[in-house]
Amino acid sequence: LENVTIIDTTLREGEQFARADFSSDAKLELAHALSEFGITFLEVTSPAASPRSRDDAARIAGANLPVTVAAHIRCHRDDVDIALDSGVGALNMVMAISPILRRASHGQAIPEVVRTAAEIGEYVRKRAPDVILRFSSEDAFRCPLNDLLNVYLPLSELKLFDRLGIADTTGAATPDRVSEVVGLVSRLTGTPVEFHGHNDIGCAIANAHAAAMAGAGYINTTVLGIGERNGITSLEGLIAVLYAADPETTRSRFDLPTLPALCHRVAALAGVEVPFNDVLVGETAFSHKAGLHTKAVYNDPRAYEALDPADFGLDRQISIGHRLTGWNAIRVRSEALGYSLPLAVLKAVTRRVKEAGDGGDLSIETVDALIADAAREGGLAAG
Ligand code: HCA
Ligand code: CU
Repeated sequence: LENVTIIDTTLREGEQFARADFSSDAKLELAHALSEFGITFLEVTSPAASPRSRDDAARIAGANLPVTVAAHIRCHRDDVDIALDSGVGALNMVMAISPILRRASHGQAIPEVVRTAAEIGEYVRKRAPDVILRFSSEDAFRCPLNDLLNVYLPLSELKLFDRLGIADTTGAATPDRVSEVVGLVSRLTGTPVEFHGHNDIGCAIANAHAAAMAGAGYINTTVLGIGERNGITSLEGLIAVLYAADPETTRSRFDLPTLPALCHRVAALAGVEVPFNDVLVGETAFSHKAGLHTKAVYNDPRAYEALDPADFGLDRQISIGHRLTGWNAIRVRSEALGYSLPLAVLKAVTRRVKEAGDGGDLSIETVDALIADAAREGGLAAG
């Protein structure tokens, strides 16, 4: 996993998110922020899509960031020409490959797909021998494995492409399937594989992990996972996966404390909230509640945390004003208020919080007042 390269496509797939309408300045700002975070490969919308798409790609490619900028393009000469003229260093070509998408989009049979990809690949190599070139199959997981190999094997032999992409376009693949297909293509072609996974059944992060474990050296992400429909593998989700496997390497590869601000910025630019249950930046991602949990977390936060929030510049929250609270949480709170209450008093306060909590959660002020009352009744002043 430590060798996985993230290709962030917030500026391409992210632009396809229903709520996204990024200005040119916003795109440049995000490119800077992604680069500062440690992303080295950015995908941008096809410069052939619109005049501003072309200008934006040129602006990002010309910004002198320490990143490779890849234009996402169709397998068309025009797209290649416009993209190369914009100054990008890489082309991410894509073609539909499943029977249903082939019929619905370009109408080509498998041998024609190979011919088209080879022809455009050769054209690119003639015009720009050093450009980094990728060929990807749209809808690879609803495509018979035979068709897939009948495309990838001949194309890999031509040595035109630096990477082969495998896209779960409808986001319905499961990790076992991803592992099988990515492993097979990677082994049989000997060419680096890139994985792009949508999240329609909620497997995008797990699928990215499965792909990486099966040999994909490149994974697509977007900040907050924004993209078509409900999006793709989120950047923060993949970072969490990498961190859980190897915190030290992940800390050294990425400027982790800048990630939450990046996520909030993308949410603001897209006009959405950060989902409450988002990996890492969800509002409750580091909230602990039940008495059993809070007791252990006070002793050692790792008891109930896979990720250390401090490494991401975040804090943990411990909620105590509710019916599931425990006396350890009440003790820590009373000590923070300057009291040193005997166990019997702590347990009495805990009982009162639970009873009151049965009528609804209590504010921290109410909890504090119950602690102060109990201290007064017991003749115990704050220290
Ligand atoms: C799309 C295309 C794509 C392409 C992925 C790739 C997909 O439907 O907009 O280039 O590998 O999900 O198939 O994003
Ligand atoms: Cu996609």
